[in-house]
Amino acid sequence: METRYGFRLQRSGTNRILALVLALTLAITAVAPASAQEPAAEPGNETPLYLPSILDNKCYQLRTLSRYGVQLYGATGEGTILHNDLVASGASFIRNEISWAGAEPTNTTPDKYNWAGIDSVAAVVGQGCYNMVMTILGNPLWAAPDVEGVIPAENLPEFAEFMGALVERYDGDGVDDAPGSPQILYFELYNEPDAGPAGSMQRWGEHGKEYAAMLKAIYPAMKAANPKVNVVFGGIAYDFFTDTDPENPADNGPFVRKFLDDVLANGAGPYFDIMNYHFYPLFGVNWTDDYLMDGPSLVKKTDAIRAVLQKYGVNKPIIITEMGWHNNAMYPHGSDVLQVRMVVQLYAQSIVAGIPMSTWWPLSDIGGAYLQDSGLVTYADEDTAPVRKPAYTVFQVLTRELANVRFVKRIVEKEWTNNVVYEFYDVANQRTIYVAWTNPTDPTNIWGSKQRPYVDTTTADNIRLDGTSATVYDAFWQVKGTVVDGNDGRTDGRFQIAINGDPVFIVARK
Ligand SMILES: [Ca+2]
Ligand SMILES: [Ca+2]
Ligand SMILES: [Ca+2]
Ligand SMILES: [Ca+2]
Repeated sequence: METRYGFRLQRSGTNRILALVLALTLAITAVAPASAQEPAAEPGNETPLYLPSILDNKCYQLRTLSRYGVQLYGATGEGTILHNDLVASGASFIRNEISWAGAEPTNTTPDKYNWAGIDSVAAVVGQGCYNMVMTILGNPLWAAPDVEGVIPAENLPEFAEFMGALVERYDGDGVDDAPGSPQILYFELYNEPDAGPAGSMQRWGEHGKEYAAMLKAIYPAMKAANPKVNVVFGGIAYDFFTDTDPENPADNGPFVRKFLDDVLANGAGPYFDIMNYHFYPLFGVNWTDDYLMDGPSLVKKTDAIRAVLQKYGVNKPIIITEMGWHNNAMYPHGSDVLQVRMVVQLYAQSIVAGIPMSTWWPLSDIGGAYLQDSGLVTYADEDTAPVRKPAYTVFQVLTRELANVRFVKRIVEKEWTNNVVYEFYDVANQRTIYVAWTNPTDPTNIWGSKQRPYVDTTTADNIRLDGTSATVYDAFWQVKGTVVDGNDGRTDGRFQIAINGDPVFIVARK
């Protein structure tokens, strides 16, 4: 499990932060909904020989891309154990990973690649027209000394050959396609490549220059195979850095702070289409001076990454290929209540941050040695059926009720403390939706404990919002009540409600 799912990080420090979780394995997502909705075939390039296979392809158009995706591992599609949970979740895209070594264990040419493993990972794309972010992992030993690390320059043409053939197989143009001509438009180059030493292997973290050279080598081959393909930067952890605590090196993590700078300083800007990072709320405190007002701080971390890009004149969409929180009693405190809260908070903040695709990591608990049960459903295998958690229902609510919202503004009134209120506009249903919650009031206890839960539902905060009336829903979209202007003693186009640590959706009429 450890090798398959990456590594689990542990640290012990004066702040008692124990198990960290940053990294796991997978990959990405992407933006550019427009390209996902356009036919992949290029007019003028079809020939009668393969035109019929395009017309037969039921997924000639992929399903509409939304912000909501989940992580799967291994084979996908009808008959796999998580398939029903995937379909009912409302996710529009899936992140999954493949191994270069699996297709090309010994150096050969694309006509002799073994595609079986990759085709099984991609099965759901052709069956259900799902979008997929395919994470590339698993360097063959003949090509590179580390399975997720630097590819020596002399072997970059081999990697470009592989990536070109992979994109060609999943571009749906009828040429050298996988059976059924499924389309995959997002390819992520490695998982958390900003790790330096990671267990027994080295990743790219201390080799930003080589990562840039890799992108430069593969980008033309990928675009030649499919001009509409999106080359996605490997989701960087960008937290738990090697230099976090100079006084206590043993407490530091494996991620190299300057990796992104190094990649961009070496001219990689034109050789990827989408930036990508991971967000685990444990590290939110790293990105804000005012945790009590910013909550998980996803917006702030996005701003920080965007600022690094801008320093090099690079302007790209940013996506998140991993974010999550667990519901088991592992430190930092996990519970169903807290996981539910995180699903709402992280997606709300990702919309605010302008993130077009965010991946809940993972759909199903990893199990085994992996300590945090961050899945929306429980662990599942041939003998164990998955059970949907409360957080799963909340994910469904978001995919259904907040499918088409745009961020309007954050509402701040100076007398308010410890709360976050975002205003969204639901374009399809022409309604205003506020998402609101209070943050922990005790800065010494932001991660909570069994005795002192992080989610404070005992202290209410009264807020006033624009609207003549409103319906208040809990995170499960159960009606909590209705309110009207005048409930605050004034008929002034505003109503008052009390919020607490459990997020609510407030659908208002103005
Ligand atoms: Ca080869
Ligand atoms: Ca093709
Ligand atoms: Ca092609
Ligand atoms: Ca009023």
